[in-house]
Amino acid sequence: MAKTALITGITGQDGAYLAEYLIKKGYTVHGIKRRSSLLNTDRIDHLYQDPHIEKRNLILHYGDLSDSMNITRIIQESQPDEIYNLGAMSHVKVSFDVPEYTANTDGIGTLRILEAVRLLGMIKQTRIYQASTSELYGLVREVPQTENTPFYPRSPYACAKLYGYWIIVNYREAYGLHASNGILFNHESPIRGETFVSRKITRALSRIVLGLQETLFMGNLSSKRDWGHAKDYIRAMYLMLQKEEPDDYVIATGVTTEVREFIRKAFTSIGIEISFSGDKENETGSIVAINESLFIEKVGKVHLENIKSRMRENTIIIKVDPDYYRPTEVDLLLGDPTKAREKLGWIPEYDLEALISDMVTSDLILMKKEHYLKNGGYKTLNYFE
Ligand code: NDP
Ligand code: GDR
Repeated sequence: MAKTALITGITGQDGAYLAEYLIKKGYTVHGIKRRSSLLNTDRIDHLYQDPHIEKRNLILHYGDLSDSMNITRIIQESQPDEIYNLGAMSHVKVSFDVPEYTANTDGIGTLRILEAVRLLGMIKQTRIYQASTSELYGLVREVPQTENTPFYPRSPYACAKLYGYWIIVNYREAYGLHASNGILFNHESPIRGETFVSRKITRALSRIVLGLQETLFMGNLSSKRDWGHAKDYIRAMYLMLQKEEPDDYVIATGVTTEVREFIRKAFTSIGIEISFSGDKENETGSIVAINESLFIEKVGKVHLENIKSRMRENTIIIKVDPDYYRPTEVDLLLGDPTKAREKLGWIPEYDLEALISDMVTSDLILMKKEHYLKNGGYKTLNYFE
């Protein structure tokens, strides 16, 4: 029998990849999309099916994790074998601005799903995946972090996710629900939200080399993250729900890298060497060398003169803006994915270089389109953050 899955957060990065993955496996996928004045379904556009088609394998419902009746109705209507709770206000810095909303969506939203499943008598029928996070480790108690490392959340986002984590464990223990936490470390992709650091860097890099942007303003360059590719990480979510027993798993690559180094690697991937100098908010980055043949291969000969002139003029292309600092920062994350490897057979296919290459290639294509429009006299967006 083909299975049915319900994905909250289907319009986000992970939701889009997971929906595609499950549909390929023969699932019927239901997804919750928020009502917005603008269309927000770009990431699943290629999966969308006209509601008039008789047998659809992607069905979208309007909904919101802050609305328990709506959540209960959607679960009742879709009768899912598996629920993937990916919906969240997922930006750590923004959670300091909207802490109550974050708690409601990311914390109580998880409870709403659990209670709906319980009240509808679906405890034995439905398995649940909870999008837990390495942010739970916050001010880390040990390195690397495992499933047994104590939590020390450092943002309203992480505090809300802490509640989500424990309420999943509690419903598992109290009611025998098949509910698992994936403690996922940072994972990125070409469809990562534009204001997360990886995508901010690959987009700005593309705009800078094409002459569409002068400077990239950054926050804390010294924090370290364990970055993987979202395509690998959504496989782990699926694998967790296929296990006989529910459990909690760290999903990570086991390699940690400074934000500063991510920037360097991204530029190196297209033949540009960046050097940083100065300290704290006075730190800056400039171009010190260009591998012309690599640049021509990756970006194109027509753009070479622009970048050479920026190097000749010794212009600063990376600056720090303390507005991007967080009131409390998570300095170092490094996950140990041994349990996932041994129990789920999960092994990531992408390393950091492959991830960066995928993102840079995709953003260069996107920004070349912008460049073309601009040169043709058409209006292009400024992308204010
Ligand atoms: P995104 O921010 O890309 O997607 C979040 C999704 O949640 C979007 O579909 C968004 O809808 C939806 N959403 C936001 N608020 C609500 C709400 N009130 N009700 C219903 N849906 C809502 O996140 P990712 O795909 O990167 O992450 C997926 C999940 O995994 C999140 O819970 C995140 O916190 C968690 N996580 C992510 C990691 C990462 O590195 N990517 C690592 C660890 C955990 P809309 O499109 O309308 O905004
Ligand atoms: P994070 O991801 O907070 O780890 O949460 P993000 O990419 O936002 O930040 C990573 C690190 O980079 C530093 N940084 C900046 N970050 C942003 N966004 N913008 C900047 O300009 C900038 N400059 C430096 C940050 O301070 C931080 O140290 C992500 C989200 O997907 C969460 O939902 C998820 O739970 C965790 O990853 C695991």
